[in-house]
Amino acid sequence: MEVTTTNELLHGGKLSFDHFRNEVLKDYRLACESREASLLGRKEVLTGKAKFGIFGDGKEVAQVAAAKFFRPGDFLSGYYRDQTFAFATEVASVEEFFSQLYADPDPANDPHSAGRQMNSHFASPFVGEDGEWLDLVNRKNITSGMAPTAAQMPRTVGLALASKLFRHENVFRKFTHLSNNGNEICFCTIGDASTSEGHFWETVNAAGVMQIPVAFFVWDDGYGISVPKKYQTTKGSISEALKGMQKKDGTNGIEIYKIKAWDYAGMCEVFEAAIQRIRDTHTPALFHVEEVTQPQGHSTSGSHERYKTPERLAWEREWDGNKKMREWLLENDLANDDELSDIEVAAKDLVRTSKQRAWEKYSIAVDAQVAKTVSLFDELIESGGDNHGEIAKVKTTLLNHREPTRKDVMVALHAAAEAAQHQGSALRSYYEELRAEGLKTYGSHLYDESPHSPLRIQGTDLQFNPDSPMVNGYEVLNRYFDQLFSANDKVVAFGEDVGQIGDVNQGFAGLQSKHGEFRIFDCGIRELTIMGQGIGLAMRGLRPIAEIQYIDYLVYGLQPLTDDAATLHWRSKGRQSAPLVVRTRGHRLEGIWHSGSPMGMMLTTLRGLHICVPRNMVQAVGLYNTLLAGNDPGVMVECLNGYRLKEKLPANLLDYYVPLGVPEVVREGNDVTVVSYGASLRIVQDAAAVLQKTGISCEVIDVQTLLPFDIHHKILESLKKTNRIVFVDEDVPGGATAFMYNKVMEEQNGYRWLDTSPRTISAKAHRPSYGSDGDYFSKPNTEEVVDVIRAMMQE
Ligand SMILES: Cc1ncc(C[n+]2csc(CCOP(=O)(O)OP(=O)(O)O)c2C)c(N)n1
Ligand SMILES: [Mg+2]
Repeated sequence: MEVTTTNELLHGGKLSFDHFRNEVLKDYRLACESREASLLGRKEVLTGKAKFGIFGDGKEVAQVAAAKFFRPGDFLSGYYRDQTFAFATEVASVEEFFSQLYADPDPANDPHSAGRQMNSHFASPFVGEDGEWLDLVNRKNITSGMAPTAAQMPRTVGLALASKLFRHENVFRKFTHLSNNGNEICFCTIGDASTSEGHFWETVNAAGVMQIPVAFFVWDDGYGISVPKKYQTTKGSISEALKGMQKKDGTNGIEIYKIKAWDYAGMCEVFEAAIQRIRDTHTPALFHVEEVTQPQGHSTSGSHERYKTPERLAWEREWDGNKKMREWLLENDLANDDELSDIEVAAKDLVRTSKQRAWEKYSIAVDAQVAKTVSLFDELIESGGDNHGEIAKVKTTLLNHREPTRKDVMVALHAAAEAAQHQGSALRSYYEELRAEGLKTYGSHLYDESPHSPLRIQGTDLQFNPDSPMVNGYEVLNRYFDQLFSANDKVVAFGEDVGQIGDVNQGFAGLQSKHGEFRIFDCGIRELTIMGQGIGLAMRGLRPIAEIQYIDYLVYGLQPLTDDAATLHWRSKGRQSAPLVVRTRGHRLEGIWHSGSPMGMMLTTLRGLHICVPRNMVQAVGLYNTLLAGNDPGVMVECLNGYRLKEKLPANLLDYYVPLGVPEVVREGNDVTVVSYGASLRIVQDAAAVLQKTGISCEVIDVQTLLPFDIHHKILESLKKTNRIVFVDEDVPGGATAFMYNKVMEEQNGYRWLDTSPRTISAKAHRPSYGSDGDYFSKPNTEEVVDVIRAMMQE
């Protein structure tokens, strides 16, 4: 393929002048269309057809210039100002942009989020409906956008690191649909103010250390909503502040370039050479794009006249990128005024028509619901029932909505059904039909629904050889990981102390030297971007096991898990997946930050992941196999005090599967059901042995996974037999014990089978105190479990 360089074009090289001119005019046309989309988009919000709008006006020229060097196979991890980039790469059309603005839930109209996301949150498809990764090498890839500032940074590390792994590790070479020898770059865009976030610094540092192919673009318009740069950035300049990270001869680091957002030709020249260099050498670069304007202000929620001076506003009008590009085209005789006016008029037409088409498509579905609802109302009104006056009023209210919504239809149907009572069965059934449809429309795809859902994995039995040895728990994992890395060429594992020493508990001991440093490796102390690294690698089709050394530090890495990993599949309505496995360990060791069990925190923030809490390392192996067989992300919490307990080594480590959401009865009994998991199970087992001596028989249940939780209601079966139940763990009161209690009482209707009040036993509200005695009085203990159960038996 002949690659035409912009340098040649700009400097009148071998290509014909006409070709060059057409390219440049096409860019101008795109910039005009994008501007028009911003202007019309804002109007749609102000007139009430859409709820909120945030636009890319002011960044059009910079983005058309950058997009010229974005090749098939590359990834964009950007933010809500990237509409021009999405149009230029043809990942999104202007019509789709408006469909998303209207929150059209039909994925045929808004394929990026099916109406689930605010506008300008684009997503290209990574996985097909069959759950298989698509060919990502021959398409331009945009990772699903997010609103939290700098949330796009952590996954950028993984998106770019994947190229390095694909380039250097032979076992990955065969995945030719995922990479072309690691030539792909991750483009990462961010606003100037969002560089104040720790996410930015951690990401840039990791990129500089690891030398991964990222092009960072900082769109510097001088403000983060109303707060100017002097309150955001040291020295008021991100490129100045970053100078210590700049790459020099013989060092790692990042390249840094400064360019002006209105200087089309200057940007093309810099981008072309610099981006080629990133691709060839895997050296990250940062483009500090200065003098960016924001003609319509931050968003539809406010006006920038409130905080920008008249001088600043005048300067922004003068240095508008589209205006400057127009002037440049005229000065260089690339077009005359009439030709440019024609382009501008055509752009306006295209955007107006696209907007109208998007609105028609959106309203057609709602209009049909309104029409059917009204016809049901009319039938009742005409039949002259008791409440026809009331129903006529509801009808008028519905028809008075200028732009009726699905919600208006539901409210009207419900109100009319209430008024009609026994005559309203048709209304009620249409209401129920729409309710079921709506819940599916907005609620599907929290988890994978394809043949690659891990929920489809059936359990298998353990197999042992006659001479299967008893080994330490960590050795079970070590043998498993060794076999796993030989059998599954997509798996990589990394984290603090995971590479050279094979993790702090030796699960990977000796495996880096055997399987290579691009498969099992160390990371800096950066939990946030270790999680992002996992997310990005998973998006690119690998199977990362990303380690958080102790569960207490999960909170450092929680933001990308809760905002990105947990929502990705849902917010793209199945278009994108990140099947990351987070490996961590917890529950019991010593002191505040090495024995936490923040399961409640995880349960509320990580819906969209599976949460596995194996009681020993053999069960962990079975759950790892299940997670790795599916497309959903998950967390594995290994028991810190289980690594040195002896377990019998199974013969079928790679074929042992523990199904998700299926508890196991680990001790049978008749008097009381004790529900627990992980390290607390040992306390419960000890208590059960004590109670047995006085004839109290406990049935002990290991839930195995908290998400999903007991999908076949096995705990209820036990409760039906014992009529007493207690939930035990090491989380704070009201944490995971309250979750389990709620599941069994409300969802399983367990309350019907109770003879005594149900109990929870948890750790104390304060953090675990250091030392054995501190631990004893902070966490549940055998004596306490015995006493609680004995009291229940006496009630
Ligand atoms: C974590 C977080 N904090 C605050 C916000 C609210 N917010 C949205 S955009 C924004 C300013 C971002 O400014 P900048 O990064 O310069 O981007 P710009 O919008 O100027 O392009 C703020 C504070 C948010 N979305 N996320
Ligand atoms: Mg800004």
